[in-house]
Amino acid sequence: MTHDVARTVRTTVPAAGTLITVAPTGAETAKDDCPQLPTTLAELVGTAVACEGAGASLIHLHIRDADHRPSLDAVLLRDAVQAVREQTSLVIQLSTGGSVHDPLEKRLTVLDAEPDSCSLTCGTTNFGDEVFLNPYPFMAQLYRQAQEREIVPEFELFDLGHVAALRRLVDAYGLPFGGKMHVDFITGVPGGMPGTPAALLAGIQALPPEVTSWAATGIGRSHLPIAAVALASGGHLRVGMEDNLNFAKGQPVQRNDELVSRAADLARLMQRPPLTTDQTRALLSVKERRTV
Ligand code: KMH
Ligand code: ZN
Repeated sequence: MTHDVARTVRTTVPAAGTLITVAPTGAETAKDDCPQLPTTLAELVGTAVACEGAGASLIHLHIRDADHRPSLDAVLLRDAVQAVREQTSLVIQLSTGGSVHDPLEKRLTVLDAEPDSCSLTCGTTNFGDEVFLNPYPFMAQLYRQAQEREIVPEFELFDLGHVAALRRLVDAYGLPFGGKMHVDFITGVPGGMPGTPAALLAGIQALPPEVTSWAATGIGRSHLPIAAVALASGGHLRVGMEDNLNFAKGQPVQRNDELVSRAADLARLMQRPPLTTDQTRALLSVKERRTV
């Protein structure tokens, strides 16, 4: 199959179902500014259970410390993975992006918590007034470690140039553990690609043919339009309070499962109902880490 044919197939034959990822917390919103943001372990587990019930099959986790501040503490990470794994069958993805202030070395240690999946951002991005640092050597190191530990990376693309960096990574080191390649376009970050249909479609067209599935999210007000374009273009969805704090104009999100429910309704309307957690495990070739 030529690259051109592969692209045509990807954009015109939507997957039968929809992988809905929930990103419930993130690292950039303060609890004081948003008391309903799930930051404690109990809140996180409650959110995970509710979101699974609403149609999510993958959770993208950032954790917070006792003061609700972003943390990469090894014990807290392990506790979160263990608790969500015990209480749900969601695919557990840990953020290796952390917060804009986390050092690269510390971000690598996230893999020690043995998640099913990890995020892997494919380049440095201006992030509002900050810089989200992802130099190529760091990407390569993280990718190699994920391969060795049999953790499935999700390639986070904040900009069109990140697609080229992904190409370079795969040319240098081959496919991820499990042989599948899943990417997520994170659009609408101030400094990254805009949350517009045109930008997302340009990204989709540029994807390497090795990509087996892709998802998209829009930050803030681009949340819903990007979800609609992704569904119509054969992609999967990421929603959650990491990306969007308003359900509608003047209506703050109270719980992450509200966003998941709306995404699931949209997916059903588009004849692409939410994938079960088992279907998502198969889609991504996730290693079985649950104990029965
Ligand atoms: N908090 C952002 C700077 C990821 O999770 O990998 C980075 C981020 C990406 O959220
Ligand atoms: Zn994140």
